[in-house]
Amino acid sequence: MDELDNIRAEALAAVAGAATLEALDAARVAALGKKGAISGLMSRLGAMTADERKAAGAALNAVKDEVAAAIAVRKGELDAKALDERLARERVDVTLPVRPERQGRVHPISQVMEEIAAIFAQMGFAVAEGPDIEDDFHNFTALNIPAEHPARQMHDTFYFGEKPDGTRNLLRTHTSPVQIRTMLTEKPPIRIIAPGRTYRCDSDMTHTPMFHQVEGLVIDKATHMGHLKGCLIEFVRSFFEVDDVPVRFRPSFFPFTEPSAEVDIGCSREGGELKIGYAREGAQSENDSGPTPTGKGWLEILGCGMVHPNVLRACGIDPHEYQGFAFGMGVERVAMLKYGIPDLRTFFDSDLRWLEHYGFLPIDVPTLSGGLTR
Ligand code: 2NM
Repeated sequence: MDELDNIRAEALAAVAGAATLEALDAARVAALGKKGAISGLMSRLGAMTADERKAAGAALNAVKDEVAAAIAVRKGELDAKALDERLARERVDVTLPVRPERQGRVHPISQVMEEIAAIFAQMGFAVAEGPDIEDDFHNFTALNIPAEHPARQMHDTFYFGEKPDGTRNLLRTHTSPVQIRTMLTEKPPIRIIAPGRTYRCDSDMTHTPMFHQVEGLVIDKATHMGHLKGCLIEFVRSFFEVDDVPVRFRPSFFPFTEPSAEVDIGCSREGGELKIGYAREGAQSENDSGPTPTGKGWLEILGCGMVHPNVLRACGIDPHEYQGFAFGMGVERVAMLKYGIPDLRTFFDSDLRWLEHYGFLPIDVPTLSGGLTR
C-alpha cells in the first residue's frame, strides 16, 4: 500500500502546512471528503478478496483517524491564532480620555437618589441597604401589615415559589424592610435613609413593575411630630431648591405609622408649564384638587408618620422608651416633578437620546456646598 503511505504523507503535510482555517478545510476535503483521496481508496475495497479487504480496510481506517486527529490539532492552533489576532486588532486603550461626544450620562434616577442622600447626609442620616429578595416577616408582618391586607395579595406582590417549609420569598414592595432590619440589629438612636429598588406587580402609564424609593427612619427617646415636620420641610425646600415652596401635611393612613400624613407641595401652572412653588405675579385662585391650566394646586410627594408601636415592638424596641418617625417617597415621581420629565416609562427605555437630554454629566455630583444641581 505505497499509495496509502503517499496519501497519508500528503494529507498530513497539507494539514501541517495549512496557514488558514480555509486552507485547513481544503486539506480536509482533499483527504477525507466524499471525492477525496482516502474515499477513492475505500471505493476500491469492493474489488478485493475478503482477507485483502480486511487488511486494507483496517489500514485505511487508521490513516483516516490519524488525518482527522491531525486536522483537529491544527484547527485548535489556527483558532487560537485567529483569536490572538482578533484581540490584538480590537485592543482599546481604556486610559485614553473620553471624547466629548461620547461622554456618558448619569441616569436621572441615580442623580436624584444622590441628591436626596446628600440632603439627608447633611442632616446626619446614614445610608442603609438590604436585600431585594425579602421574606414575609420583614416586608409585611413586622410592619403591622396583617395577613388579609390587600398589599399581600398575589396581584400586588411578586412571590417566589414555595420553600420546603411552606413559606415563600418575595421581591420587596417597599424599602421598609431595610428599616426593620436596622431596628432589629442596631440600638437607638437611629437615623437612616434606605434608597433602593422596589417591585410591585403593576404596569401601566403611571406604574412600572420595578421602581425606586427612598425611605427614612429616625428613632430616639423623645422624637415627635415636630421633628418629622421640620426635617421634611427642610428636605423639600433643599430638594426643589425653592426657599418658600408651600408645604402641607395632610392626614392619611399607613399600617406602619400612627398618626400618618401625606406631604403636598404647592405648585402653579402658567402656560402649560408646571412650576414648583407659587408664581409671584398673576397667580389665580386657590385650588385644592391639583394643578390647573393656570393657577395654584398641590402635588403629593411623600408619605410619613410616627412609627406604630406594633412596629417598634416587632423589632424589639420598647415603645414606652423610644419613638420615632418614618417617611417614604417614590424616586421616579420626585425626579419627574423636579426635572420636568413627562413620561414615567421613558426612565426604563434605555434611549441614548433621552439620556443625553435628561441625564447628568458625571462631574455634576450633587453636594449641598456646590449646589445640588448646576
Ligand atoms: C412611607 C410612609 C410612612 C415607613 C415606615 C417604616 C418603618 F419601618 F419604620 F415602619 N419604614 N417606612 C413609612 C412610613 C413609609 O412611605 C410612603
